[in-house]
Amino acid sequence: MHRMLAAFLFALIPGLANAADEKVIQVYNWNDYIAPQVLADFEKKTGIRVDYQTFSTSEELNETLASGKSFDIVVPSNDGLPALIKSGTIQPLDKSRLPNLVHLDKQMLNKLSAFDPKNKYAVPYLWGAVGLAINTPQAEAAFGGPLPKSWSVLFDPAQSAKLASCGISVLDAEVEVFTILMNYRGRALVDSAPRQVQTAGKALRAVRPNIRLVDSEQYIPQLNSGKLCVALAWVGDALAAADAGQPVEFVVPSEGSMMFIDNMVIPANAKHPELAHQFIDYIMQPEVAALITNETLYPNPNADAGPFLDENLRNLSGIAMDKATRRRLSLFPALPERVSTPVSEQWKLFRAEPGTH
Ligand code: SPD
Repeated sequence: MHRMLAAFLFALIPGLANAADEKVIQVYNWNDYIAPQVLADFEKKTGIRVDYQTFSTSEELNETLASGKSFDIVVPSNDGLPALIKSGTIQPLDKSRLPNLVHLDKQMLNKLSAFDPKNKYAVPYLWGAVGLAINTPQAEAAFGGPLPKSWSVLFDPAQSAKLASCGISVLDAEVEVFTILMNYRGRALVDSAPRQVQTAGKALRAVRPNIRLVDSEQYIPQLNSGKLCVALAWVGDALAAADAGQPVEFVVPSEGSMMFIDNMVIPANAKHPELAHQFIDYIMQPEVAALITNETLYPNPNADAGPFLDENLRNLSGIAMDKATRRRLSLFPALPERVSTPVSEQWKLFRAEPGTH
Protein backbone atom coordinates (compact mmCIF):
# COMPACT_ATOMS: atom_id res chain seq x y z
CA MET A 1 0.00 0.00 0.00
CA HIS A 2 2.80 2.38 0.97
CA ARG A 3 4.73 1.51 -2.18
CA MET A 4 1.65 2.30 -4.30
CA LEU A 5 1.23 5.62 -2.54
CA ALA A 6 4.90 6.49 -3.11
CA ALA A 7 4.67 5.56 -6.81
CA PHE A 8 1.56 7.74 -7.10
CA LEU A 9 3.27 10.70 -5.39
CA PHE A 10 6.45 10.36 -7.50
CA ALA A 11 4.32 10.39 -10.67
CA LEU A 12 2.39 13.40 -9.39
CA ILE A 13 5.30 15.55 -8.22
CA PRO A 14 8.22 15.60 -10.68
CA GLY A 15 11.62 15.66 -8.94
CA LEU A 16 10.37 13.97 -5.76
CA ALA A 17 11.89 10.63 -6.80
CA ASN A 18 15.28 12.32 -7.30
CA ALA A 19 15.03 14.12 -3.99
CA ALA A 20 14.31 10.82 -2.22
CA ASP A 21 17.35 9.19 -3.88
CA GLU A 22 19.69 12.11 -3.29
CA LYS A 23 22.77 11.25 -1.27
CA VAL A 24 23.85 14.00 1.11
CA ILE A 25 26.65 14.22 3.67
CA GLN A 26 26.90 16.78 6.40
CA VAL A 27 30.37 18.19 6.92
CA TYR A 28 31.28 20.49 9.83
CA ASN A 29 34.67 22.19 9.42
CA TRP A 30 36.59 25.26 10.58
CA ASN A 31 35.83 28.57 8.86
CA ASP A 32 38.04 29.42 5.85
CA TYR A 33 39.40 25.89 5.70
CA ILE A 34 38.36 24.41 2.33
CA ALA A 35 38.68 25.11 -1.39
CA PRO A 36 35.08 25.47 -2.64
CA GLN A 37 36.21 23.82 -5.89
CA VAL A 38 36.98 20.62 -3.96
CA LEU A 39 33.39 20.38 -2.73
CA ALA A 40 32.00 21.11 -6.20
CA ASP A 41 34.30 18.50 -7.80
CA PHE A 42 33.41 15.90 -5.15
CA GLU A 43 29.69 16.46 -5.76
CA LYS A 44 30.14 16.21 -9.53
CA LYS A 45 32.28 13.05 -9.41
CA THR A 46 30.30 11.14 -6.79
CA GLY A 47 26.76 12.51 -7.03
CA ILE A 48 26.89 13.07 -3.26
CA ARG A 49 25.77 16.54 -2.17
CA VAL A 50 27.78 18.17 0.60
CA ASP A 51 25.86 20.10 3.21
CA TYR A 52 28.82 22.15 4.48
CA GLN A 53 28.75 24.12 7.74
CA THR A 54 31.49 25.82 9.72
CA PHE A 55 32.56 26.63 13.27
CA SER A 56 35.27 28.98 14.47
CA THR A 57 36.25 27.66 17.91
CA SER A 58 36.94 24.23 19.41
CA GLU A 59 34.37 25.05 22.09
CA GLU A 60 31.70 25.61 19.41
CA LEU A 61 32.53 22.24 17.86
CA ASN A 62 32.38 20.48 21.23
CA GLU A 63 29.07 22.12 22.17
CA THR A 64 27.53 21.16 18.83
CA LEU A 65 28.68 17.56 19.22
CA ALA A 66 27.42 17.44 22.81
CA SER A 67 24.00 18.71 21.65
CA GLY A 68 23.56 15.45 19.72
CA LYS A 69 23.28 17.15 16.32
CA SER A 70 24.40 14.66 13.70
CA PHE A 71 27.23 15.22 11.19
CA ASP A 72 28.99 12.74 8.92
CA ILE A 73 32.38 14.44 9.17
CA VAL A 74 33.77 16.88 11.74
CA VAL A 75 37.29 18.30 12.06
CA PRO A 76 38.63 18.44 15.63
CA SER A 77 42.22 19.33 16.51
CA ASN A 78 44.68 16.74 17.82
CA ASP A 79 44.33 17.83 21.46
CA GLY A 80 40.55 17.26 21.33
CA LEU A 81 40.80 13.67 20.07
CA PRO A 82 41.40 11.75 23.34
CA ALA A 83 38.20 13.10 24.94
CA LEU A 84 36.12 12.42 21.81
CA ILE A 85 37.46 8.85 21.65
CA LYS A 86 36.96 8.22 25.36
CA SER A 87 33.39 9.52 25.37
CA GLY A 88 32.46 7.42 22.33
CA THR A 89 31.55 10.56 20.36
CA ILE A 90 33.46 9.39 17.28
CA GLN A 91 33.68 6.00 15.60
CA PRO A 92 36.68 3.93 14.44
CA LEU A 93 37.46 4.25 10.73
CA ASP A 94 37.14 1.35 8.32
CA LYS A 95 40.59 1.57 6.73
CA SER A 96 39.64 -0.89 3.97
CA ARG A 97 37.54 1.98 2.58
CA LEU A 98 40.48 4.41 2.66
CA PRO A 99 43.01 3.28 0.02
CA ASN A 100 44.44 6.82 -0.24
CA LEU A 101 45.84 6.53 3.30
CA VAL A 102 49.07 5.46 1.58
CA HIS A 103 49.71 9.11 0.69
CA LEU A 104 49.85 10.38 4.26
CA ASP A 105 53.11 11.45 5.85
CA LYS A 106 54.25 8.70 8.23
CA GLN A 107 55.86 11.12 10.68
CA MET A 108 52.63 13.08 10.95
CA LEU A 109 50.65 9.88 11.61
CA ASN A 110 53.19 8.93 14.20
CA LYS A 111 52.83 12.27 16.01
CA LEU A 112 49.06 11.91 15.87
CA SER A 113 49.14 8.42 17.35
CA ALA A 114 49.96 9.97 20.73
CA PHE A 115 46.35 11.29 20.68
CA ASP A 116 44.70 8.55 18.62
CA PRO A 117 46.55 5.28 19.26
CA LYS A 118 47.17 3.32 16.03
CA ASN A 119 45.46 6.12 14.07
CA LYS A 120 42.15 4.30 14.50
CA TYR A 121 39.76 7.26 14.51
CA ALA A 122 41.31 10.25 12.76
CA VAL A 123 42.80 11.19 9.40
CA PRO A 124 44.91 14.37 9.45
CA TYR A 125 43.44 17.10 7.23
CA LEU A 126 45.56 20.25 7.59
CA TRP A 127 48.07 21.38 10.20
CA GLY A 128 50.02 24.46 11.08
CA ALA A 129 51.68 26.73 13.56
CA VAL A 130 50.39 29.47 15.80
CA GLY A 131 52.35 32.70 15.57
CA LEU A 132 52.13 36.44 15.13
CA ALA A 133 50.77 38.05 11.97
CA ILE A 134 52.51 41.41 11.83
CA ASN A 135 51.70 44.20 9.43
CA THR A 136 55.27 45.45 9.62
CA PRO A 137 55.02 49.08 8.38
CA GLN A 138 51.96 49.82 10.51
CA ALA A 139 53.31 48.03 13.58
CA GLU A 140 56.74 49.66 13.37
CA ALA A 141 55.20 53.10 12.95
CA ALA A 142 53.08 52.61 16.07
CA PHE A 143 55.86 50.91 18.06
CA GLY A 144 58.49 53.48 17.12
CA GLY A 145 60.89 51.00 15.45
CA PRO A 146 61.38 47.29 14.77
CA LEU A 147 59.38 44.91 16.96
CA PRO A 148 61.13 42.24 19.02
CA LYS A 149 60.35 38.78 17.63
CA SER A 150 58.78 37.92 20.95
CA TRP A 151 55.38 37.23 22.48
CA SER A 152 56.16 40.28 24.61
CA VAL A 153 54.55 42.46 21.92
CA LEU A 154 51.25 40.99 23.16
CA PHE A 155 51.85 40.03 26.76
CA ASP A 156 54.02 42.92 28.01
CA PRO A 157 51.49 45.67 28.80
CA ALA A 158 53.97 48.46 27.97
CA GLN A 159 54.68 46.99 24.52
CA SER A 160 51.09 46.11 23.59
CA ALA A 161 49.98 49.59 24.74
CA LYS A 162 52.20 51.08 22.01
CA LEU A 163 50.54 48.87 19.38
CA ALA A 164 46.96 49.27 20.59
CA SER A 165 46.27 52.20 18.25
CA CYS A 166 46.99 50.18 15.08
CA GLY A 167 44.90 47.17 16.21
CA ILE A 168 45.78 43.98 18.07
CA SER A 169 43.74 40.79 17.92
CA VAL A 170 44.01 37.39 19.60
CA LEU A 171 42.35 34.16 18.56
CA ASP A 172 39.19 33.16 20.36
CA ALA A 173 41.02 30.01 21.41
CA GLU A 174 41.52 29.65 25.14
CA VAL A 175 43.88 26.67 24.95
CA GLU A 176 46.07 28.39 22.35
CA VAL A 177 46.30 31.65 24.24
CA PHE A 178 46.90 30.12 27.69
CA THR A 179 49.44 27.57 26.40
CA ILE A 180 51.46 30.31 24.73
CA LEU A 181 51.11 32.70 27.66
CA MET A 182 52.31 30.03 30.11
CA ASN A 183 55.26 29.14 27.85
CA TYR A 184 56.14 32.83 27.73
CA ARG A 185 56.03 32.86 31.54
CA GLY A 186 58.36 29.82 31.58
CA ARG A 187 55.81 27.12 32.48
CA ALA A 188 53.97 24.30 30.71
CA LEU A 189 50.21 24.82 30.92
CA VAL A 190 49.57 21.09 31.13
CA ASP A 191 51.57 20.88 34.39
CA SER A 192 50.19 24.09 35.93
CA ALA A 193 48.20 24.27 39.12
CA PRO A 194 44.86 26.17 39.13
CA ARG A 195 46.49 28.97 41.14
CA GLN A 196 49.14 29.43 38.43
CA VAL A 197 46.44 29.55 35.77
CA GLN A 198 44.64 32.23 37.81
CA THR A 199 47.81 34.31 38.09
CA ALA A 200 48.34 34.02 34.32
CA GLY A 201 44.69 35.00 33.81
CA LYS A 202 45.29 38.16 35.81
CA ALA A 203 48.30 39.00 33.61
CA LEU A 204 46.16 38.43 30.52
CA ARG A 205 43.43 40.73 31.81
CA ALA A 206 46.06 43.42 32.31
CA VAL A 207 46.61 43.61 28.53
CA ARG A 208 42.91 43.33 27.60
CA PRO A 209 42.54 47.14 27.22
CA ASN A 210 45.24 47.00 24.49
CA ILE A 211 43.41 44.33 22.46
CA ARG A 212 40.76 45.30 19.93
CA LEU A 213 39.46 41.91 18.90
CA VAL A 214 39.16 38.44 20.44
CA ASP A 215 38.04 36.43 17.45
CA SER A 216 39.06 33.65 15.05
CA GLU A 217 36.91 34.54 12.04
CA GLN A 218 36.49 38.29 11.68
CA TYR A 219 40.20 38.82 12.18
CA ILE A 220 40.82 37.34 8.71
CA PRO A 221 39.08 40.10 6.67
CA GLN A 222 40.40 42.71 9.12
CA LEU A 223 44.01 41.58 8.61
CA ASN A 224 43.38 41.39 4.87
CA SER A 225 42.22 45.00 4.77
CA GLY A 226 44.96 46.45 6.99
CA LYS A 227 42.70 47.09 10.00
CA LEU A 228 44.91 45.10 12.40
CA CYS A 229 48.68 45.39 12.80
CA VAL A 230 49.41 42.50 15.18
CA ALA A 231 47.38 39.31 15.49
CA LEU A 232 47.92 36.08 17.36
CA ALA A 233 47.09 33.96 14.33
CA TRP A 234 46.97 30.51 12.76
CA VAL A 235 49.46 30.37 9.93
CA GLY A 236 47.11 30.16 6.93
CA ASP A 237 45.06 33.13 8.09
CA ALA A 238 48.26 35.21 8.37
CA LEU A 239 49.51 34.11 4.95
CA ALA A 240 46.11 34.98 3.48
CA ALA A 241 46.64 38.62 4.47
CA ALA A 242 49.99 38.69 2.62
CA ASP A 243 48.22 37.04 -0.32
CA ALA A 244 45.61 39.82 -0.18
CA GLY A 245 48.42 42.35 -0.70
CA GLN A 246 49.10 43.43 2.88
CA PRO A 247 52.73 43.68 4.09
CA VAL A 248 51.97 40.99 6.69
CA GLU A 249 54.65 38.60 7.95
CA PHE A 250 54.03 35.38 9.88
CA VAL A 251 56.47 35.19 12.78
CA VAL A 252 57.13 32.28 15.15
CA PRO A 253 58.51 34.20 18.18
CA SER A 254 61.92 33.35 19.59
CA GLU A 255 60.40 31.76 22.75
CA GLY A 256 58.80 29.15 20.47
CA SER A 257 55.18 28.32 19.77
CA MET A 258 52.67 25.57 19.22
CA MET A 259 51.42 23.55 16.29
CA PHE A 260 48.13 21.77 15.72
CA ILE A 261 46.93 18.95 13.50
CA ASP A 262 43.25 19.17 12.51
CA ASN A 263 41.59 15.87 11.58
CA MET A 264 38.67 14.39 9.71
CA VAL A 265 36.66 12.08 11.98
CA ILE A 266 33.25 10.41 11.76
CA PRO A 267 30.91 11.00 14.71
CA ALA A 268 29.30 7.91 16.25
CA ASN A 269 25.86 9.28 15.34
CA ALA A 270 26.73 9.95 11.66
CA LYS A 271 23.82 9.06 9.38
CA HIS A 272 26.03 8.12 6.40
CA PRO A 273 29.34 6.65 7.59
CA GLU A 274 29.96 4.91 4.25
CA LEU A 275 29.63 8.23 2.35
CA ALA A 276 31.82 9.88 4.98
CA HIS A 277 34.59 7.35 4.21
CA GLN A 278 34.19 8.22 0.51
CA PHE A 279 34.64 11.91 1.34
CA ILE A 280 37.73 11.30 3.50
CA ASP A 281 39.32 9.13 0.83
CA TYR A 282 38.59 11.78 -1.81
CA ILE A 283 40.35 14.46 0.26
CA MET A 284 43.44 12.26 0.67
CA GLN A 285 44.18 12.30 -3.08
CA PRO A 286 47.41 14.30 -3.53
CA GLU A 287 45.88 16.68 -6.14
CA VAL A 288 42.91 17.38 -3.89
CA ALA A 289 45.04 17.96 -0.76
CA ALA A 290 47.17 20.38 -2.79
CA LEU A 291 44.09 22.28 -4.02
CA ILE A 292 43.05 22.76 -0.38
CA THR A 293 46.49 24.05 0.63
CA ASN A 294 46.66 26.32 -2.44
CA GLU A 295 43.38 27.91 -1.36
CA THR A 296 43.65 27.96 2.46
CA LEU A 297 47.44 28.41 2.77
CA TYR A 298 47.61 25.75 5.50
CA PRO A 299 50.10 22.87 5.07
CA ASN A 300 48.61 19.43 4.48
CA PRO A 301 49.87 16.04 5.72
CA ASN A 302 49.93 14.48 2.24
CA ALA A 303 53.46 13.28 1.39
CA ASP A 304 52.64 13.15 -2.35
CA ALA A 305 50.93 16.54 -2.72
CA GLY A 306 54.14 18.60 -3.21
CA PRO A 307 54.21 18.52 -7.03
CA PHE A 308 50.61 19.83 -7.17
CA LEU A 309 51.21 22.83 -4.90
CA ASP A 310 51.33 26.31 -6.41
CA GLU A 311 54.97 27.03 -7.12
CA ASN A 312 55.13 30.08 -4.86
CA LEU A 313 53.96 27.96 -1.89
CA ARG A 314 56.58 25.23 -2.16
CA ASN A 315 59.22 27.22 -0.27
CA LEU A 316 56.94 29.66 1.54
CA SER A 317 57.86 29.93 5.20
CA GLY A 318 54.87 28.76 7.23
CA ILE A 319 53.94 26.10 4.69
CA ALA A 320 57.40 24.69 4.08
CA MET A 321 58.62 24.82 7.66
CA ASP A 322 62.42 24.96 8.04
CA LYS A 323 64.05 22.65 10.59
CA ALA A 324 65.01 25.44 12.99
CA THR A 325 61.40 26.70 13.16
CA ARG A 326 59.99 23.17 13.54
CA ARG A 327 62.28 22.65 16.50
CA ARG A 328 60.68 25.65 18.21
CA LEU A 329 57.16 24.20 17.81
CA SER A 330 55.44 21.69 20.09
CA LEU A 331 52.17 19.95 19.42
CA PHE A 332 49.28 21.09 21.63
CA PRO A 333 48.89 18.50 24.41
CA ALA A 334 45.47 17.31 25.59
CA LEU A 335 44.71 19.11 28.86
CA PRO A 336 43.39 17.32 31.95
CA GLU A 337 40.19 18.78 33.43
CA ARG A 338 42.04 20.12 36.48
CA VAL A 339 43.75 22.51 34.01
CA SER A 340 41.08 23.05 31.35
CA THR A 341 38.43 24.10 33.90
CA PRO A 342 40.42 27.03 35.40
CA VAL A 343 41.55 27.98 31.87
CA SER A 344 37.91 28.27 30.73
CA GLU A 345 37.01 30.29 33.85
CA GLN A 346 39.90 32.70 33.28
CA TRP A 347 39.06 32.96 29.59
CA LYS A 348 35.50 34.06 30.39
CA LEU A 349 36.83 36.76 32.71
CA PHE A 350 39.29 37.93 30.05
CA ARG A 351 36.64 38.09 27.33
CA ALA A 352 34.30 40.06 29.57
CA GLU A 353 36.82 42.92 30.05
CA PRO A 354 36.50 45.86 27.67
CA GLY A 355 39.12 46.11 24.92
CA THR A 356 40.42 48.88 22.65
CA HIS A 357 37.80 50.59 20.49
N1 SPD B 1 40.67 29.54 9.68
C1 SPD B 1 40.85 28.14 9.91
C2 SPD B 1 41.64 27.86 11.12
C3 SPD B 1 41.67 26.46 11.55
C4 SPD B 1 42.69 26.27 12.53
N2 SPD B 1 42.48 25.22 13.36
C5 SPD B 1 43.37 25.31 14.43
C6 SPD B 1 42.89 24.69 15.62
C7 SPD B 1 43.90 24.59 16.66
N3 SPD B 1 43.34 24.19 17.91
